[in-house]
Order: sequence, then C-alpha cells, then structure tokens
Amino acid sequence: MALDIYKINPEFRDIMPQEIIDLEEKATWSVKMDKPRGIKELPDTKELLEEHSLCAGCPEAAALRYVLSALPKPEDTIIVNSTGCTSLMFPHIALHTVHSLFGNQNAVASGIKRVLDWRFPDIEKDVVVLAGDGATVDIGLDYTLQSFFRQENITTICFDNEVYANTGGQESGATAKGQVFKMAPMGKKFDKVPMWELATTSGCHYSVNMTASAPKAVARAVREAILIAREIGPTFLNIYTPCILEIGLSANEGLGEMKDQDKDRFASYKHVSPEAEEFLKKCKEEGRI
Ligand SMILES: Cc1ncc(C[n+]2csc(CCOP(=O)(O)OP(=O)(O)O)c2C)c(N)n1
Ligand code: SF4
Repeated sequence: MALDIYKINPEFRDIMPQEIIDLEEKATWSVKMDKPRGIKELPDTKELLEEHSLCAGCPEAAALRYVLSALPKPEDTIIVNSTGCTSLMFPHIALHTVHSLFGNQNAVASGIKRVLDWRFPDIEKDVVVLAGDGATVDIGLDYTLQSFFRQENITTICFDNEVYANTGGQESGATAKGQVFKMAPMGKKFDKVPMWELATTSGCHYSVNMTASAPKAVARAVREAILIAREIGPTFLNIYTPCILEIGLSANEGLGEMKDQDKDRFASYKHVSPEAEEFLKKCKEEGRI
C-alpha cells in the first residue's frame, strides 16, 4: 500500500502552491522511505504541521508536532478535535481531521472508528482524539468515560493546559486548587481532577500523565498508545501543555515550566494493563516501537 499523503491531480499540478508539491514529493511517508519516520527526523523532513496561529511559544503547538511525528500511519489516521486553542492548528495539518462539537469528540471518534472498520476491513485506520482539558475533563467527560467503558479502539489525548484558554481563562476541572485566572478571580476551590486515574479505573489499557518537555518521551507514549488502541482497547494520554499566556509566562518560558512540573505535579504516571504489556513486548520484538 502506498504511504503517500497527497497525490496531486495532474491537471491541477501547474497551479498548486510549492508547499503542496513539496509535500507530495518529499513527504517522508512516501513509498521511497525504507522505514517509517519518527521524532528524530523532525528537524530535516517535511512536517505535517509547519505553521499555526497559536501564541508564539505555546507548548500545545510543540506537543502537536511531536504527536504528529509519532503517528504510526499518518495517511490512515483521522484526528478528531474539539473547539479550543488546539483547533486553531487543525486547518494547517496535512492529514484527515474532524472538528466535532465541543465536548462530543469521543462520541464522534467512536462512530468514525466503527464505520472505518466496517468500510475498510483490510486497512488499519487509527482514530485519535485530541482536545483540551475543558473539552475532555469538563464538558465532554461523560462522552470520554463512556467511550472507555465501551472499550472503543481509540486513543484519547488531552492537551491539559489547566484552563479554558480559548475563551479567555475560566477554570476547568483540570485546574489546580487555588489557581486564579482572569475569569476565575476567587481561585479554584477544589483539587485538580486526576483524569489519568479516571481513565485507568474506566477501562483504559494504557494511561499516562506527562508533560510535553521531552519530545522523545511524548512520541514514544503516542506510538504505544495508538498501537495498543488498535489491538487491545482504549488508551489515554494526559499531556501538560501550559497556557503561557494565562499564567503570565513569555514565549521562551513554556519549556522551563514543563520541566519544573516534571518533578512535581506531573511526575510521570503510567498504567499498562497486562494484555497491553504483553502486546507491547511483541511490538518491541517486531521492531514496531
Ligand atoms: C458547544 C460549545 N460550547 C462552548 C463553546 C465555547 N468554547 C470555545 S473554546 C472553549 C474552551 C476550550 O477549552 P479547552 O478545551 O480547555 O481548550 P484550550 O482552549 O484550553 O486549548 C469553549 C468553552 C463552543 N465553541 N461550543
Ligand atoms: S491562549 Fe494559551 S493555550 Fe491558547 S495559544 Fe495562547 S498560550 Fe497557547
């Protein structure tokens, strides 16, 4: 099967922007590649996300680049998104994405995955949900947990910036206790909801809590989560991607904030079910991760 992302209709080739021609000719998923690309190739290969309209230095943008570089089969991946800062990047991604109504992302992803399995029984199609903490831990929490209970074969990634950033700074279930935001001036009264633990208790076979400070670690978790979701069942990644704007940091301070939190509130949490553990062992032997 061809690994190309784009094939330009020859009749329109002469009016295509150079960017699109480059993507077709240099996309490293093309059949010409002897092995699938990964995080190491990021600096000198054509990217799936090259530009975006997020704040300069927003850790969400860096994290999305790591996620995209780790997809085992981008050309057969559908990313389901929800409204939020993340959705500002989606029009710029060179692969299939679906924008769902705020909070509905896991219900929409479940439907898409089931239809794809029925329509393309011989092709592995990966469905990945990617949404903010407002969409995942607050408004979409029920849909998210229900998709875990039903054991849907999807990977859910929460870009946890601990705030409703896109609407100007309201507290969410993922906000830490005491945190004050522009539109939450009294400070959060309750503890942060540990979504990664809820994911484990709700049936996820792989649940990780981490920051986006280390590209390789993010890429590894993404790949493992997607492979497990294909074969075993739902998987979840909670990735801390601080909203530098809302916590008053400048463009170059996001990485430092994540590194600090690596030792503190986001000290890594990893749950792998026995079935998933067994499966990962097999994947390693086969060189898939
Ligand atoms: C159905 C619906 N309800 C509410 C909104 C308003 N809305 C847009 S973005 C957003 C907040 C997104 O927050 P989060 O999911 O944490 O993502 P972030 O912007 O922080 O990345 C909300 C409530 C909407 N667009 N649609
Ligand atoms: S508002 Fe916050 S989360 Fe949104 S793009 Fe800016 S820094 Fe990133």
